[in-house]
Amino acid sequence: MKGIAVGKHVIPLWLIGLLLLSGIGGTLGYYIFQTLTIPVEVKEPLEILQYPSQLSLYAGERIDFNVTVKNSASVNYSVIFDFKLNNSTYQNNYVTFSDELYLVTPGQQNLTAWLTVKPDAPPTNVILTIEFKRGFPVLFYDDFNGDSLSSDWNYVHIAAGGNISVSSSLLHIVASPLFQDEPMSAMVMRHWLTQIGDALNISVRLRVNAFDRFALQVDHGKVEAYDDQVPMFGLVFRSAGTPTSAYIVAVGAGHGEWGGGPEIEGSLYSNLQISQWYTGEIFIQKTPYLVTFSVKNDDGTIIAQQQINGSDLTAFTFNDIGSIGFNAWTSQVSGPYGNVDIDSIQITKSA
Ligand SMILES: [Ca+2]
Repeated sequence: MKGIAVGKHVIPLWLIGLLLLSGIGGTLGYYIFQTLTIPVEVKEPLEILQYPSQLSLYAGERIDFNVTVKNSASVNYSVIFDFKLNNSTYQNNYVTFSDELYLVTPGQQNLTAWLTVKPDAPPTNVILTIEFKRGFPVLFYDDFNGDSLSSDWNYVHIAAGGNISVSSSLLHIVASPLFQDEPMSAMVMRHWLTQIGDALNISVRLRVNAFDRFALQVDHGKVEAYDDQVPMFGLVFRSAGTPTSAYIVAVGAGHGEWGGGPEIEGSLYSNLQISQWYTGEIFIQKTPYLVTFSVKNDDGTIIAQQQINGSDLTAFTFNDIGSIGFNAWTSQVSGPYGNVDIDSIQITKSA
């Protein structure tokens, strides 16, 4: 008997033919017995509950204010404020507004914004208009609550002498003294989805307690690639030289060969302070393939920014990007050893 062997049993070909025929016949033979029409409503998830009715300050001052927002949905959103005065000349000459990307989680929360007026500004009465813009969905957010690292971080490597811990809503990363200029001292990475959008923004609030080598880094999605130690590219917070002279932030690149050490490109900013909060951002755009590195002060002002062609940074395409994380390593065996606190990370992408 001709047939297909499945274990000890042989299924005859005529039976397979019959099964196939009945399957095809079944698909074609459906009959619509009723049609339903259902209205679908997509609702605005965000609502402004409270905002200041008036702002009053003197020239040379800064004023902080809260906008209370309610998110009725079950997912997070990113929000930006767009500020406009009805006197644009006055705005351009004398006024600066905060420029922040806010994460709005489900429920009610205060978003803090600010404006400053230059000391030489004349007195005036103007009207401020704020447009609230709901942006990219938030792909991933971690505030590092609790006392251990979330399992979302699916690649963690700590060499002897290094340390990674979570407390007080912070992720603490201490580099191992053993791995001089090798990026395997202390590393925390998250591998996630294949890219489906056309832009990706990574935003991290961090504080450096002891400068040596620390990177916010982006890599492709394959975990096994860490065997060859090839972080893709990143924003590097480091001491400028040996011995330590200044604290800088730089771009690490190397077409997939960046080891964190020698392939560091120029300084973006050279006056970083110990124990001060900064936000590091990497914005990656698919077409054209551009990567924008930014460093912001804690009030949201940009202190350094650089845009680089993706193909000058890495051999990977936008679609290859699949992981993001932190890496601390050591430049001198005698120290100081990098010691960084990370308050939060937010990854947003376009739909
Ligand atoms: Ca936190």
